[in-house]
Amino acid sequence: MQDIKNMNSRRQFFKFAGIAGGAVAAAAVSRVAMAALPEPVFQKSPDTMAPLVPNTGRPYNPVVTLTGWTLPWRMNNGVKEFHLVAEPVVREMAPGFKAHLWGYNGQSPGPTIEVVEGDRVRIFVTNKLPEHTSIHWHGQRLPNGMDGVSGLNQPAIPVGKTFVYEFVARRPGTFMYHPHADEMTQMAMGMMGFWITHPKVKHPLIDEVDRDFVFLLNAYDIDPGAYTPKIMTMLDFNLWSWNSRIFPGIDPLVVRKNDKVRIRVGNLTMTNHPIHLHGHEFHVTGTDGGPTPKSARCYEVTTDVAVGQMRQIEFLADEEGDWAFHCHKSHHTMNAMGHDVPTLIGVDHRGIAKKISNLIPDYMVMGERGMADMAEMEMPIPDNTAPMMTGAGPFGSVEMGGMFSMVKVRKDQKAGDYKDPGWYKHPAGTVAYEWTGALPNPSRFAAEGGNTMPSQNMPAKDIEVQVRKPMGSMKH
Ligand SMILES: [Cu+2]
Repeated sequence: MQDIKNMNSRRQFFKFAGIAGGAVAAAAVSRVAMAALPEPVFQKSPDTMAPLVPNTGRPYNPVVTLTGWTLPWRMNNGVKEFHLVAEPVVREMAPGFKAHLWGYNGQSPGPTIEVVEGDRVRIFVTNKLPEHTSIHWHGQRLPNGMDGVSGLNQPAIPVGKTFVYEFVARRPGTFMYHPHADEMTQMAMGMMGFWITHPKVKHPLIDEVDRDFVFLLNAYDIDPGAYTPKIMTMLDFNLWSWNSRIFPGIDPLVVRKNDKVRIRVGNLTMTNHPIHLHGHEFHVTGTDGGPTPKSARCYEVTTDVAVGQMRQIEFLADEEGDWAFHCHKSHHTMNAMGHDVPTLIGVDHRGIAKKISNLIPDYMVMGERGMADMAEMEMPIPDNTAPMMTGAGPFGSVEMGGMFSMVKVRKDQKAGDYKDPGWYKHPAGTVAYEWTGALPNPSRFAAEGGNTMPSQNMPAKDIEVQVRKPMGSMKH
């Protein structure tokens, strides 16, 4: 009776949160079997959903999945039951750009699973993919037969079948889940999700926070104009995403001034990502191995998240503003088309471009004054393509893509309110401004006779040097 009441109130919540419920699982599962399965919940919206406040089981402060959502559960004789459906999905990666991916319950990544230390958890996994799959619960302590490596710990889940995983969430922390069957294909197609195990009682190394965000780093190789990732790509991906969204499609992380903020970042790409926060210093307070001892914590503004790792950072958001938060690899804050373009800075194309455009209409010279032009000009791009560098900010183009967002700190944001407050209104006199006075020559230059590099040392005019970045095997 209690469970029925809770299910109803949870439906109410999802109605509020805009989550479409009620779809039925694979036809291959019989009606009788279905009666015993928790009804799977599906999500179609790419937006950040409100945190799922627990109304059964032990209480906790829920996380917010950036441009994602949390999977509801049902209690069944003291066991927390979840239902994941592995299936093809259409993911809007940015406005105007949709990708045909594989995921769980209507989305890639799959929904975040939240439990409490000591919970007995039962997860039904229905396979609606065109090939077999499995789920590995990255970082968890569990019986070997529940670890999800197909062939090693279990037979793969055949197409159309439902398997059951059951274990006790033994240690608190942040974990990930992903297939361990045809892994390269299935992860390249977007199959992954987050798992949070909250501590049962106050933990000496796990602080209470006001806002707790989670997202996965993932990467795709989708040709401009195409919809489906190239699954044989090993390193040379062209879309660097957070929860399968790319800037400007990634929501800002909205916090209230003086909030204690935790951000958990998991990396299921094939390269490392130095994640960098502007305007604040943070501590790395935990990894997928568990909480970091206090004696090992130091202040950082960038932390590297290596392949297959999770890093949990915490900081006091005590500076108001719109603070950039991004991967520090500059090619990871660009979208497709950024590759294989030679550096043309300083090369004057006037005349040449005109001649070529007589032969090729729409021909455009890229980057002769840097790449910023690319963000401003309305360059013709194929349908279903995200611009390479974009994002309209309050002062012009942000010239970013990929793994970029902002932490927006506001003093008048209400507790628990994640709505985008718009652009920060800078107090008068606090924005970098143009110098309009005289520009005298520095006196040091004059004392040294003008140029610091005497002209006789300049390279002879007829020597031409062409430097290209090495391409090929050493990518990313
Ligand atoms: Cu990166």
